[in-house]
Order: sequence, then C-alpha cells, then structure tokens
Amino acid sequence: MDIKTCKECMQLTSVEEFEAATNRLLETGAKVGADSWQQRVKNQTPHCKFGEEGICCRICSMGPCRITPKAPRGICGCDVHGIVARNYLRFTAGGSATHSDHGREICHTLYQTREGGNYQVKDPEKLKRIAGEWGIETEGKDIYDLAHEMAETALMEYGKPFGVQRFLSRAPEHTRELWKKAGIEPRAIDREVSQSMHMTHMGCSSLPEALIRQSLRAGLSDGWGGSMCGTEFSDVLFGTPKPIDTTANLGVMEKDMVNIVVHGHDPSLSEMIVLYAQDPEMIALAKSKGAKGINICGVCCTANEVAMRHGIPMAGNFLQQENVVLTGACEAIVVDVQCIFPALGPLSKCFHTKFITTSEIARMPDSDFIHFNVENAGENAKAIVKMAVENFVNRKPELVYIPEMKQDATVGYSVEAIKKCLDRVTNTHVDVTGTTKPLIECIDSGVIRGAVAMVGCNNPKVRPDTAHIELMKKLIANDIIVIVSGCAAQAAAKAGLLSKKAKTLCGEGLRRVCELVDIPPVLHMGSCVDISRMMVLAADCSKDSGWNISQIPLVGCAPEWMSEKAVSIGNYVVATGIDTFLGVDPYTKGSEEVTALLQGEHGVKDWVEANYTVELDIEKLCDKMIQRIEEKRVALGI
Ligand code: BF8
Ligand code: SF4
Repeated sequence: MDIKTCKECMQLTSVEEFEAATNRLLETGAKVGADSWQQRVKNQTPHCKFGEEGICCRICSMGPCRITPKAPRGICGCDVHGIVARNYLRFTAGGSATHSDHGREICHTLYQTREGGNYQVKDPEKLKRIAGEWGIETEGKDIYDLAHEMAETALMEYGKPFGVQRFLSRAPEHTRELWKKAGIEPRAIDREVSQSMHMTHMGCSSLPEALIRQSLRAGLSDGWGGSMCGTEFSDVLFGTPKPIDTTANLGVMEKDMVNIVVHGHDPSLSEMIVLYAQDPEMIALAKSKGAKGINICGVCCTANEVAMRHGIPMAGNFLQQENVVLTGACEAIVVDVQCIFPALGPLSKCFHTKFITTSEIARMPDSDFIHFNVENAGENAKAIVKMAVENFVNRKPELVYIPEMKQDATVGYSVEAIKKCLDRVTNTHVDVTGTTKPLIECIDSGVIRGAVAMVGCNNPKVRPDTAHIELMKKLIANDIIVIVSGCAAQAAAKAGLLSKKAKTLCGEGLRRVCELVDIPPVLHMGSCVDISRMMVLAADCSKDSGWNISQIPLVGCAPEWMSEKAVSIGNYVVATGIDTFLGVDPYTKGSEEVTALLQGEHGVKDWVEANYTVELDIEKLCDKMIQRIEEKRVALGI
C-alpha cells in the first residue's frame, strides 16, 4: 500500500501559529494573575496510575480498593477485570445520560412551541417526515398540535416501560438483527442509564462480558435515542442545516465591537442570544457605548450549532475556551451545559468579562446566574445581551489583544444537505428524500477510497489540534473523505480545512469529487449530538449500496477525546458496525480481558462486526485507519 503525504499548497493556519497566539495571550494572563489549563496540567502531572489503568474502585465504602500484584482483588473479591469493566460502563452511562438529557431538553422546548412564541417550528416538513417514520398521523393536523404530540412521544422514549427505541427502525435490517442477537437493542433511554448504574452497584455485575454488552446498549440508547432526538428536533425547531459560509479562529473576535461568546451545547439558549443581538434597540445601545455593533461568536459545540444555522463565526474549541477571555475583548461568555471549564469563573474576574451561567445543570462559582427557560427565553436573552453591551465601557484597552488568525469555512452538511449536493451532480437518482448512491459509486470505483468520521474533543494528553489536523491532511491526501463534528470540526475550521480551497490538498480523485460537487474535502456535520447524523448517513449508505455497515470502507476516529460523552459515542459507533480508532486510552489498559473484548477479534467484534483500536502514536493511528479502509475494499472486491 502506498500512503501519500499531504502536499502543502494552500495556506493553512498551523498548530505552531495557534500556539504562538496562545503564548502571547498567556502573557496577558500572567500580567493579571490568571491561572491557565497549561499550568494546571503541570500541577496534575504525573497522573494517578491506578486511575489511568482503571484499576481503582470506590463504589462502596469498604474501599477504595486498588489492584496491585500484592492485592489482586478488592475487599469484596472483585478482580481487576470486573473493576475495569464496571468503571468503563459507568463512564459510558455518564456520557449517555448527558447527551440524552440534552436531547430531552430539546423535546421539552418542542413541546412548548407555539405560533408567535419564543420557539416555533422552522422545519415542518422534517417534523412530518419523522412523524411518518413513527407511524403518527399528520393529515389535517395543525403543525403545532403535531409538534406537541411528537414531543410527547419523543419524551416517552426516555421512560417507556416496554419496547425498544423508535429510531432503530432507521438502521438496516442486518444491523438490527445483530443488535437483537447480541441482546443490546436499547430500550427506554433512562432505563439503560439506570440499569448501568444498577449493574455497577456493589455486589451486582463483575463479569466483563456482561458489563461491556451493557456499555454498547447504553451507548446505543444515546446515539440512536437521546442524541438522535436532540439532533432531529433541533432541526425541526431551528432549521435543518444547509451549507453556509463562516469564519473560524480567535481572529473572529472584533476589537471595536461588543463580543459575546456563546459556549456549551443546547441551541435553545444560543439561538435566542443570536436573535436579540440583532435587535436594533441593542445595536443602538452598543453604539451609544462607543462600540461599532455586537459580535456573537461561539465556542465548543454551541459554536457548531449557531455556525451551521446562521453562519455565526467560531472562536474556537474546547482547549481554546480560556483564550477568548484572555483576549481582554470578551464582554460576556454565556454558557449552558457541558464542557465548560469552572476556571472561567476566576479567569473572568481577572478581566472585565461577565461569566453568565444559565442552566440549573451547570452552576458554577464566580458566575452571574440567569436562569433560562422556554417561558422567559426572550426577556432573559435580551437581559444577557444588554448586560454584555453595558459592560463594553469596562474594557481595559491595555489588556486587549486579538490574534489575527481567521480562516474561511463552509459548514452545515446535514444528511439532507449532503444528499442535495449529490443530487446536483446526477439526475439519475433524484427522489424525494435523496440518495447516497453517487457517493457509493465514487467509493466503488475507487475515486474516493473511503471515509473517516472524525469526532471529539481536545485533551492536553495530545498536543492540542495536531492529531485532528495532521490526520485530516493525510487522509484527504489519500483520497479519503472526512466527515467531522464537535471540537474536531473546529480544529479543521481553525486550520482552514473546512474551506473549499482545501481541495488543493487532496489526492486527485477526491479533488475531482470536491470540484464536481462543490464541497470541501472535510465536511462539517455539526455538534457532538450530531454524530447521530453520521449514523443515519452510514445506515443510508448501507441501504443504497447493499453492503452491511461494517463492510463500508468507513471508520470512526476520536484522536483527542476526553469526555464521558465521547466514550458513549465510541460505544454506539462501534455497535453500529464502524471500527473506531482512539488516540487516548479509555482507562481500560489495566485489564487484558476488557482490552481483548474491546480491541480483540473475539469480543465486541463477534457481536457487532466492529471493534476499537487504541493507538497513541498519531502517524501509526492514521496508517492503521488507511489500512483498515483498504482491507474493507479488498473484502468487497472493489
Ligand atoms: O460535545 S467535542 S470537548 S464540546 S465533548 Fe465537549 Fe468534546 Fe468538544 Fe461538545 Ni463533544
Ligand atoms: Fe472494593 Fe469491592 Fe467496594 Fe469496589 S465494590 S470498593 S472492589 S469492596
């Protein structure tokens, strides 16, 4: 196999440039006595070895028990494999609960939509389409009556006493059979999380196989349950994403404007802030304070949500959240839930920045708490924008430094949008819901070798963004199309890889496809709950090609992951039949048995036809993915 390296012929922003900008910002931080994650990593290193290997148990107060050669069992007699597997399942349950609760909030928002209200139905066609899938009558129904009925039905998916997740019907027949046979079809979402906690209580499961099976099931209840509800009903509420141009990296902050940074996950908050920032009354107020206007930009998954629906610029990803405050030009950082550093409280106190928390789920010291909910969304969003605008006069000009780094990006490739793009280049396959057939033909003929779904976070264990960017560059150079979400997507955006110009970095085949379809080689599919879009895309590709999902030359990759949510995602991606490559170890190396179940040939692979590869060397990780894709091609005879 001949693996090519990337030809540098367009101006990407390099990780060295990101780091130079960060270092300059940290100098400002030092002047005002700010703490930083870079410093805290040093304080926490080396990490606890027991924790890293997953061999510490503290689920009952006879412990904590730590496994060593001298002490091979906990006080209750649990061995290392049981302890590692229990920890792994608890990690998964945390992630599944978190994503799914986000989805639940979206369903509640949908339940409270009304004509002329704070929240309305923006994509009635999609609502009707999902209703059709769920066997709910739409004929002659008022769209808001249907929205409420669908929201209530979706909320029942969280706690229904019988049956499995409704969205499983989207999976190909073969996948559903595998799930059934393996006993991992997800039932009610809350039940899978709850059962995971029950199984890992003192004196319940210590059999690794049973614990790993439940990890897959809890993951599936997220990806094909809670996250899918989050994605689908966000589209109904706020519009299904279509390709839209935006900009990314810290240079999107504006020196002469009021900068409001939205950070977190639930678009119910950020959508309202975006709306009220355009209010002429607020803009006039900003001008009266000496600003040229109001600039909204995003961090983390919220950035993905508002970028793909409004073209709002993306200031950065997970490990850049402190940087936005360090610019000295952030009037307010407004957050909802998940991936928010508690450090933002004390950090914002070193500047004039208002740190505004809005959810009872994420309360933090040193923040202004403005409780946000559907009824008060309008007035509270306005109050938040006003607070930020009035704070502009408190800026300390001597502390302001905005790095001049900005790249163009095209974002918003929902499954619907991808199919529409594909329809443009062919008129043989057009039908109502579109098709992935042109993509399959490109893969079949070898013009595109395959696809990688790259997702996940930053983690100081990996030089931030390097893994994402280096992997993407090499993959596209080898004619492998990359689909991205979450903080991986923003790494791509900051570097310039979501720009259509990035096609110059591709191998010949992928470049031709990008030109013909008019897409970038790295396709932005949204936030982390939107990995459910990737599952739908894989399912549709399987149906359109006749290949099982596990046969498609497609792999998943999370090279810099850090959160419980990422482990839940890993489990549902693998359970869907997609081999998944990790660049950070999931605290399982303490057990050979658990490692073999997850990464070997006879564990999850026997049940769902896919497994994990953990490889900390990024070069090798990339080569292994390319090799797996090529193996799948050989197996298909293409
Ligand atoms: O859900 S990629 S750091 S922001 S966990 Fe968090 Fe990871 Fe970013 Fe979004 Ni996803
Ligand atoms: Fe120790 Fe067993 Fe209690 Fe865990 S459950 S802390 S291994 S006694």
